[in-house]
Amino acid sequence: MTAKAIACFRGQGQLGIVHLGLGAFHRAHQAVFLERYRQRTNDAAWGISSANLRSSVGLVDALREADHRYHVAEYADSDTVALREIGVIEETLFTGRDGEGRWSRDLEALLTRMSAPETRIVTLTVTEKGYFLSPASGDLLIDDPMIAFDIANPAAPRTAPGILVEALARRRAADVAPFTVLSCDNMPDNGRRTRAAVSQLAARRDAELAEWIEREVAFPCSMVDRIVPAMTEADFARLAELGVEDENAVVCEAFAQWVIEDDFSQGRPVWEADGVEMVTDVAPFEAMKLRMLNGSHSLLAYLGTLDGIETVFEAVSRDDLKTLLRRYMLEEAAPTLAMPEGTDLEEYAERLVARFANDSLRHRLQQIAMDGSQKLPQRWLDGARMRLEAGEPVPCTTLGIAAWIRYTKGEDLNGNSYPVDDPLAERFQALHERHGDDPDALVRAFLEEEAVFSPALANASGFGEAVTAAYRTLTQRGLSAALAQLERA
Ligand code: NAI
Ligand code: CS2
Repeated sequence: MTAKAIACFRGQGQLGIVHLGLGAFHRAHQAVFLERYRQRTNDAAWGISSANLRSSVGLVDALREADHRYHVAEYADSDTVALREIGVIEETLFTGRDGEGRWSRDLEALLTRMSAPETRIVTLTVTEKGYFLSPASGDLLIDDPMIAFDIANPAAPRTAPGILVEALARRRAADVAPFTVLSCDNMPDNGRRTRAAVSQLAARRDAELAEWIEREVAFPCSMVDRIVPAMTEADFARLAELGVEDENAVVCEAFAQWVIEDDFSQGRPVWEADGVEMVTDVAPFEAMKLRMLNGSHSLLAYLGTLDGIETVFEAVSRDDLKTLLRRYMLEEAAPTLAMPEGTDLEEYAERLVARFANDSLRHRLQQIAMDGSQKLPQRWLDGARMRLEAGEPVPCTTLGIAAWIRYTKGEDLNGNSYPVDDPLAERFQALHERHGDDPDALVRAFLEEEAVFSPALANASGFGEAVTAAYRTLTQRGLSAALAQLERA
């Protein structure tokens, strides 16, 4: 989009969308789809006000300095890149804790924006942990200090659920119809999970408000897909070679997909011509993507990191890991999926391997490895439980779980240390300190972590023993031996 094409919209339309979680993915995915929509239709009703609730105040302010324009570099491969300038984000706000420890700098501005009748959709990419739901049970984590604060201070919320509840409460009090809430995070049933967090929090404030939310507010589910690695210095250097000096730029693959349940109470952009797929049921697409793409990503992340590998590209360049991915996708993930007639999962798997082999993306395994306690239930564990209940084996997933357990120690197989970024990192570290010398006890202790593993899976016949055997092979003989043994199995 040209600067002129962007300028003609500024101040001409409405900010019909508020986004919570101004991260790399939002800038490379939702904002790109909406920029395409706006340039094609001249419809100025769907500008975006985007807020960070927790981190990156620098990005919020840098975008303000740049008149809210930034670049997206879409790489099909290292020789093929499409550059876009994006201007559909017209406002950026910050409600987290700033450098001086003060919270909620722009909270009132955000809540006012969300309460305005022109705001008709609120989207989120706040990461799986941003909903404060137990990954295993789906219940709101009411004992979490952040949620406890929002329960005690409903008019000055700090979490995404708290901000949604307060904004909806203001709209109800002003007799303004509610916005639609659209989660764009990598969670199964992300709309229903967002509803659960919001409704459970609202019920602690006002039963009638909670009933109104249940009755009146739409929470459609969506499946989102575009590989958007965190920016590295090498990425900025590559952009500079293309003549782009932009601290707010993002780099991503050329592929993008957005599949959304068509349930919008206050209208939506007619964006199908821009590649957005509107469906009645997203669940099959979500399960396919989460188990096949994200499940494979997590296998590479934990197995690769333990062997000192840094990026997805390097990991998938190893034949033994590529073989593992294909076997996992086709023998363990695909059989758990119920896809529409004609879906070719073998072709989908091959496209995923090709996407992972994109040599222009420095997608760090450590970025994927973070928050494993929030990711693994939907990526591996739900499917593994289904397979085991059907009496089918899950050797690839079992090796992955062994690798994840070892990963949480914060030391790779060569003795190199790294930080473990996970809301439950301290709990896991304590388990290693208590049981580290006894793989049986260690694995059992991890499987008893009900925040991650359902009892049905943890107690499945032979499962614990299989994880322990994989753990022993991996830690005593290394990655190549563990993969070779799996291949013989
Ligand atoms: P990022 O690190 O650039 O942004 C993360 C965003 O989440 C930031 O705005 C941060 O402030 C916010 N956040 C983190 N913890 C939070 C909390 N407890 N409460 C409120 N906000 C919180 O990461 P990126 O790449 O934007 O990914 C964000 C999410 O987007 C992922 O967790 C995933 O669910 C989804 N996604 C990412 C893809 C990618 O390839 N990067 C692809 C598909 C989905
Ligand atoms: C990745 C995802 O960081 C991770 O956990 O697996 O962000 C992945 O890049 C996206 O889901 C791809 O659509």
